[in-house]
Amino acid sequence: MQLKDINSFNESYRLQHLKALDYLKVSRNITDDQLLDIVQQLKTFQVAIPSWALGTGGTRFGRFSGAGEPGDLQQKIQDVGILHQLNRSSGAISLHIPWDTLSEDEIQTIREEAAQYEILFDAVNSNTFQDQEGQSLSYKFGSLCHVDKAVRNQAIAHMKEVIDQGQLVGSKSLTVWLSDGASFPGQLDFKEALQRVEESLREVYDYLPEDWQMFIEYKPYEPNFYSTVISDWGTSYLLAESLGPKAKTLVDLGHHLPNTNIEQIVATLIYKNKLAGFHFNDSKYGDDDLTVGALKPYQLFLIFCELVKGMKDNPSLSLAWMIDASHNIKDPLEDILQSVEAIMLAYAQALMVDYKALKETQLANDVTYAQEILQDAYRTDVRPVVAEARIQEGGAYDPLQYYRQYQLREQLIEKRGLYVKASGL
Ligand code: LRH
Ligand code: MN
Ligand code: MN
Repeated sequence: MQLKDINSFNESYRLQHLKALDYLKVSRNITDDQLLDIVQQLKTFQVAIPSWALGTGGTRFGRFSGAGEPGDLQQKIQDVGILHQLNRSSGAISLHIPWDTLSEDEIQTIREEAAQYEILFDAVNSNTFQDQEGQSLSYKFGSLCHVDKAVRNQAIAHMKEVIDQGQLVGSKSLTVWLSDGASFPGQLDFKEALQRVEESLREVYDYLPEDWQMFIEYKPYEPNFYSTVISDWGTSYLLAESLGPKAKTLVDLGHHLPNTNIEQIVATLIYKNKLAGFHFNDSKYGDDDLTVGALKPYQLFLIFCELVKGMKDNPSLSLAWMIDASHNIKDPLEDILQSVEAIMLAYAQALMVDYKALKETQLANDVTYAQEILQDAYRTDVRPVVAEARIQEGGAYDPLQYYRQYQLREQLIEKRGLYVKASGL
């Protein structure tokens, strides 16, 4: 769907926007050049959208299907096309195989559809946490950690196929998340399970094309509730370290036990050049997959401070940014617009921090002022600068408002019908 009238929509907000931008400059005492520099960095920032977030998610208690949701990959790309036209920061999609399996004759159409909306293909995700129809062996007791080599081989073959699929669309990385683990003490020999995962991952790693990377995601529990084989960043890191330079650790914000200091993990991984990137979401209890910034925007800001510092120290640092949030009750496109906005705001706030001054407070052990510097940036209303970056790129001043005013969901329902079962969660 090609969106109309974005410029005239923006025009109606022009005066209010310019005043807000001016106030920001004056209140933060920043020059036009400094503002321009921040806008420039925001303009190049792109967050990939996972194909599975475009339909309503669910919980183990049920799924309440939304309306006008995409029924196939082409429609999922069209949805990302809507998001990207509105915010100009959603220029990539991340596929999940087999939910998004492509046949040879579809490739051309899919690539053209994506190109039309300037959408790239981000990491491809494997799925060995569900049994698929017609699959000969079950993952009930694990995939890459399974005691039976035949099951491990099946999972390895699947991951190689995912790489093949990714190559067809131009992806450059494979994300591996395993649900492998145990629900009861005694069920699994920890050491042997990890060893089997390491050996299996090596077979997949050796299959990676020259310019590909492997992202290893960790998660402390669920669906296994006693232990998971790759439970934390340390385990992911040691696997990545043992596999080689193409393997890195992927941080999903929801995959931590309560109160974990995620920003410290991020700093450590950057230091060791082993940070792959992120799955952004938010949570109060566990892997809740809620809208980014819905609960802990300050944590998100602190994470971005580490990232901004990391990128300043090493301009070639290249990370994968992706949303991994999907819930049961909101319109998925509205939810994603909110998530991307929260990410951009945290990034913009982190760009406002005076890192030189922060360093001085650290060297002087001035704890009070170190805290002040961070909170001062965090408490700045950076919405005008994020909007400015978006407008300069041709996006909407207020994407959510445009989405509602132009009745985009209603238009999708008209095209696709009320209830469509999208493949995925
Ligand atoms: C696991 C996870 C992982 C998946 C996605 C569907 O909780 O976050 O990234 O592949 O959910
Ligand atoms: Mn994830
Ligand atoms: Mn998750």
